[in-house]
Order: sequence, then C-alpha cells, then structure tokens
Amino acid sequence: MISKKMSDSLNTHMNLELFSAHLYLAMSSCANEMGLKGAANWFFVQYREEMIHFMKFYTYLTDQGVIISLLASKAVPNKYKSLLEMFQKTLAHEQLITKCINELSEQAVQEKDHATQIFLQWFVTEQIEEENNDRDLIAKLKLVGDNGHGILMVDAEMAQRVFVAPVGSPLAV
Ligand code: OFO
Repeated sequence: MISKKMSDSLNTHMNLELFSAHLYLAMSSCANEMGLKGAANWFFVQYREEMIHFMKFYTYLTDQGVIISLLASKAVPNKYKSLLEMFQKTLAHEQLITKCINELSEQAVQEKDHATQIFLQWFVTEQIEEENNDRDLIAKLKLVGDNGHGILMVDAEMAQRVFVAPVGSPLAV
C-alpha cells in the first residue's frame, strides 16, 4: 500500500510530466514556424515520449487505488530566439526533472516503499538518456553557430528521430 505522502508527491510529478509534454509541443510549433521541420519533428517525438511518462505515473497511481488530481497547467513559453536556446532550455528543464525523480526515489527509500522504488528506476535511467541527447545537440549547434547550412544539417538529422513506444507502455498517444 502506498502512503498518502508518497502518492501526493507522485501525483505532483505526474503533472510536471504533462507540463513537459506541453513545453515540447510548443517548441515543436516554434521550430516549425522557424522553417526547421526536422527540429519540429524532434520536439513532437519528445512530446509523445512525455505523454508516455505522464501515463506511466497515471497508471501506477490508479493501479495503487489512488484517484489522480490533474492540476491546472501553466502556460508554456512559445518564443525562442534560436534552436540553441530551445535546447539550452530543454536541458535545464530535464535537469529539473532529474532532480525531482531523485527526490522521489529518496522519499521511496525513506518510506521503505519498494514498489515505488522499482517503478521509479525506469525514470532514473531514462533521465540519463534525456540529458545526454540534449547535451549532444547543444554541442552540435554550438559548433555550427549561425551557419545556416550547418543548422540545416543538424535539422536534417533531427528529422530522422522516430517515436518508439516503450515495451508495455500504457498508451501510445
Ligand atoms: Fe519525462 O522526461 Fe523529460 O521531462
């Protein structure tokens, strides 16, 4: 049985995953408007991944008999100067998510909540990949700077990203 304190913390984080989805959907729209169709695709795939993360929390909580609370979502930024700025903001956001996941894991350990510890393990690993992807793209975008041809090459690479629903994921949105 999950404690009220633990389920409240997971519920709060579930809403943050939904915020992440909205953040990246808005970035997809911005990239599209900048003419960067590959980046628009990359952020749209990221949006779909965040919806899976959201649904993983939703399913875990409902499977534990918790009635979830959807909080009013905050407006997300939708103005960026460059693709580099978008990825710098993305990395900062993912570092925040990593910190939150680590705090949730710590709470689960303190409460000796083994089920929640196991549930969170997937996210601990996932966050390494999330941050690493962002750092790679930031490094490439810094290398090309303002060179339009270089940006289009990075954009073409981002067009290759394909959404793959994780095995056993609750919902492929
Ligand atoms: Fe759900 O990992 Fe990003 O936010």
